[in-house]
Amino acid sequence: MLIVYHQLHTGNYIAVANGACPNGWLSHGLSCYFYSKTSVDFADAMVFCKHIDAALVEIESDEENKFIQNSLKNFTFKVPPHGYWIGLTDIEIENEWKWIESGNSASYIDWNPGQPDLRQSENCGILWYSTGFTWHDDFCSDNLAFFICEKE
Ligand SMILES: [Ca+2]
Ligand SMILES: [Ca+2]
Repeated sequence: MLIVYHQLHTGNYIAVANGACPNGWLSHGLSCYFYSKTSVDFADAMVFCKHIDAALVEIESDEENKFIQNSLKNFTFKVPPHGYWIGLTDIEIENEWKWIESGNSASYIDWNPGQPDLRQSENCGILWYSTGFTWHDDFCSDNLAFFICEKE
């Protein structure tokens, strides 16, 4: 967390108003998206998104999912060690996957075949790099993941 916070205050991620979205964010539909370049665990990713007035991304449609996957595959962004956190978790009730910001159940899903697999111990959702950014469940304590924040 300290590292990303440091970057926030040293210019890399300073949000400057520029049309619909701050500088360095991607605009799509009614949302703005911020892609981190630093690895943190799920909890720190949540905190970081809050610091910039956003929340971990909530992927509500195939269209939004494709937009995000394509933007990552275009290598506009740094390749993450494991993947990118999204705001998906079943930490409250096992196998009830919810979006952490809205509290909505995940109606649209894009689990990779065989996922989620480690049901009791992997409670956080991630776009997994080595499977083309399909969704996996992962240990929330995995700190080798980047993350995506969204604000509307
Ligand atoms: Ca969304
Ligand atoms: Ca898994």
